Amino acid sequence: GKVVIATHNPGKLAEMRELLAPFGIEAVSAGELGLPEPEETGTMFSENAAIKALAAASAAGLPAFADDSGLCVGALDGAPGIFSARWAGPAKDFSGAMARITAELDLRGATDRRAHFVSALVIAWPDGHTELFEGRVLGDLVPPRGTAGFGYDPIFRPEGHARTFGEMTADEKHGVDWQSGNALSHRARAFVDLARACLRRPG
Ligand code: ITT
Repeated sequence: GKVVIATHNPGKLAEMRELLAPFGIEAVSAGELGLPEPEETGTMFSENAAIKALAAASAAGLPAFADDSGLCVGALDGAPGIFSARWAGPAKDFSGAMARITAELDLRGATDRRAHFVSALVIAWPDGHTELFEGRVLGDLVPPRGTAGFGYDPIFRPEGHARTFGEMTADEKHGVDWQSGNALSHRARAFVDLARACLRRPG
């Protein structure tokens, strides 16, 4: 059947469509349906993902997928974290948000550049049932490189890789091998988590 992808972020929507494609599921976005954006009042990624998925599922009367994600910097006590989108402000100025990360690290005299991306993926049904899948990827913050992807991709170099997410194609960033269950990005890892759960529950 049809599902809703409950995001208003075009970069995220493109990735979620690609990651859903192998499941053979027809997906329509919250934007295409003209659904409103609910306020993200949660204190955890999983809460905000559930808020978005439940709002879309009940408004559309269809199962809905939502991703709540962000970049967590160890030396900044996990910031920006769930505030990753909000750090860019209403103008969605991610150059500014990336510069703010560097500025805050400098302010603290921090030399530890380790960070990780988190994705909480929630599927909600119109009856209020939800399922949560999660993925994360460890890496290092570097000066911005590359123009691919979205958000904080130019400053994030995943562990074991020479290039930043901003220098990778979408396929490289996903890094998915459905057979082995390997994946690279936080979001792709959440979808692999979902695929495993589907296999565990036949039908
Ligand atoms: P929706 O809520 O409509 O899905 P959003 O952009 O507000 O869109 P979030 O609240 O989950 O989504 O904020 C996540 C932010 O974290 C996002 O705007 C990016 O800046 C950043 N982010 C998440 N995943 C990312 C990725 O794969 N690459 C780069 N930045 C990412």
